[in-house]
Formats: sequence, C-alpha cells, structure tokens
Amino acid sequence: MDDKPISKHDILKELDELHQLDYDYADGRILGSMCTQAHPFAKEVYCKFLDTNLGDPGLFKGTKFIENQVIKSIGELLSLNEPYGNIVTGGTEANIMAVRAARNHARKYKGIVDGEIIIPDSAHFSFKKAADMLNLKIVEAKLDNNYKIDVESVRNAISDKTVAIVAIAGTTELGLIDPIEELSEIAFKNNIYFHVDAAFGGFSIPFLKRAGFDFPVFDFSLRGVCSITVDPHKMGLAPIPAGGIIFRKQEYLDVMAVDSPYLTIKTQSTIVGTRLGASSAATYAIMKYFGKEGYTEIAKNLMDNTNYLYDNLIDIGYEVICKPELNIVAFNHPDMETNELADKLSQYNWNVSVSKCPVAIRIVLMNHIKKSNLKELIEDLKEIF
Ligand code: 0PR
Repeated sequence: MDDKPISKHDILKELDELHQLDYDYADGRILGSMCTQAHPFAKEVYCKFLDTNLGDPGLFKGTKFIENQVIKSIGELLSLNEPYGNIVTGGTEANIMAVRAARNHARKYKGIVDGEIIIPDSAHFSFKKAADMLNLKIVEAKLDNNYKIDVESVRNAISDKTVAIVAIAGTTELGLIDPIEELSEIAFKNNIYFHVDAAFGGFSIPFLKRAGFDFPVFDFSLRGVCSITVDPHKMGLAPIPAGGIIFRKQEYLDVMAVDSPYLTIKTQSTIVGTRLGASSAATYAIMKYFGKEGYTEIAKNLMDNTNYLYDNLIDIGYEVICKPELNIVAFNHPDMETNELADKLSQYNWNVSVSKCPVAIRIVLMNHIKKSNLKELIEDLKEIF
C-alpha cells in the first residue's frame, strides 16, 4: 500500500488498464463459460444492496424477506410450495451445503460416522471439495454409453455408509440430464439423502418444458429428492455471486445449525457468516423483470443457437459427441487431436474449453454468443480443414 492517498482518477486509470486484459462477454468470443453478462437492471439493483449483510438478518429484515421470496419463487419452479434454503455464492457452496446437510442428517439419525457419497463420473469438481472438507469418501458411479449415470452402478455402490447420492440435471461438460426419476426411487427406498445438482439446468429446464420441449422430471415432484442446487448466476442471468440451494425440509438446515449467540438470530446454518444481500436482491429483480415468459424466450433462443451450431458442425465434417439436451455442444474433428484443435481455435481468438470425459471441444451457448458469432466460428472451423 502507498503512504499517500492517490486520486480517484489515477486509480481508475490503472484499474481500467488492467480490466482491458480481461475477455469481454460482449465480444462473443468466450465459448466455454456458464456465466454471462448480467442484465443491466440486475446490476443496478445489486449496487443498491451492497451494504446489506444476510449473516445478521435481524438488521436487514427487508433483504432477508427478499431472500426468502427468491427461495420461494425458485422452489415453486422446482415443484415445491414450501421450500427452505439460501442464495449463496455459487454452485460450489450450494453443493457443499447439500452434502453437509446429508452428512449431518445421517450422523444424527443413522449414526454414520465415516460416510460415503455416491457421485457420477460426470459430477462437478465441487463435490470433491465437499468430500474433502467434510471428511467423506467419494464412491464414483459409472456412466453409461450416453454419458449419463449408470443406474445399476449406483445400486451396486450403496453401502451402510452411504450418506448421499448425487445426480446432475445439466452436466458441466455435456449439459445432460441423469435418469433422476429412477435414482430418486432408489434413494427413497433405501432411505438415503438424494441431491440433484441443477446448477446449470435449473434455470432452463422448467422454461424449456413450458416451451414444449420434452424433459424427464428432475425436481421435487419426485419423492426422493431432498435438495436441488440451482444457480441464478448461470442461466438466471443474475450477477456473480449467486448460487441457490433449495431444501425440501427445514430439518436439513437444522442439522447444520450452529449457535450464533451475539447475532440477531440464535443459530446459523449457512457456511458463510457475513454474506451479501445484493445477490438476493438482484436475483429477485431479474426474476420479476423477465418473468416465466422472458426466461422461456431466452431458453428457447439458446436452444435454437445450440441446434444451429450442432447441425452446421455435422455438415462441415465435425463429430458431435451427443445430441444436446441443453445449450452445450461438444465436438471433435476425426483428423485432429482435441487439444491441437483447441490451440488452433485460440489462434483465431476463440476462447474454448476442453472437456475431459469425453475429451472434446465444449461450447456453452450462453446469451452473449450471438448467431453472428456462430457464423464466424463455423467459417473458421471450415478454414481449419
Ligand atoms: N455444478 C455444476 C453442474 C456446474 O457446472 C458448476 C460450475 C458448479 C456446480 C459449480 O458452480 P460455481 O462455479 O458457481 O461454484 N460449472 C462451470 C465450471 O466450473 C462454471 C464455469 C463458469 C466455468 C464460468 C467456466 C467459466 O468461465 O466448469
């Protein structure tokens, strides 16, 4: 830190220069991100709530009410009329909360001390962090030939130490939806906590269904589902950080509660103590602003772009890994190694990511990628061969 104060002008100049080094969503060249530009209205609301702290909700009753309303609205989208939960920093924190609830519940009601969680090979790496922090062993369930969780593999992985089964609605790498209905029944019949990670899919599947797309049930209408992660800062178009964790019952929060004696509430169940109310306010605003109609329009449009890219890739000789269920397309070229193709694309100034299972170029068709960007990308892909 400098001894003397520096003028705002000079500070801003320096920060602007550094900010120039960042990629900008608006250029349409970021092809591997699940986040996107937040809507300007959401940003405006966010700034108004920057001083609010939901860690001490008695001081911020209005903002706490807003968080509850957001949880209620998201819960209703997921077929739950009386949801419990929080707006947190993202999918990672939401998943950690779910796993912590499952572990504590199993410890309290079943006496399990050295628990295991069953997750698919396709699970986001946040579950590895959760298992590490919570001292749980990961048991990985296999994927079937369609890259979805193999139900038999889950059945075989269950032991008397299993504290949770996890399935994904919108996998990180391919955007696929696991056979959640079958897994829900297995979990329910074995009295095991079942968590659905819909960090990516939770803000699009309900709207695509509304638009007439055919999707299997993945939400709380299945009796086995205990919690769902759904992130406003992904397909919800809310500013970062905004993740969502929704629980079916209050008792899942209760088993995580610790005493918080000097606060305006007696106990706290979230991982984070001091936490921003701006994320809840911005999510509240953007959900009202778009309504179901607005989100449906966006989700439909993104699927349109997804199918456009899929069809064109096939036309020009690329191999697409699977027919997209959500707005992610993963592909390779039969005559080029994936990482080499990724390097070539970065020479053309495209920012792509490479998936690991299977190895492929992975494009997440978020709102900042326009049809014109896709046309350009397809031209470049043609030129590479
Ligand atoms: N669950 C799923 C299914 C996810 O895909 C992700 C993130 C998470 C949980 C964790 O969410 P948070 O990152 O909010 O904690 N998936 C992407 C990933 O890590 C997110 C991402 C976002 C990647 C922006 C790149 C990027 O530029 O791969």
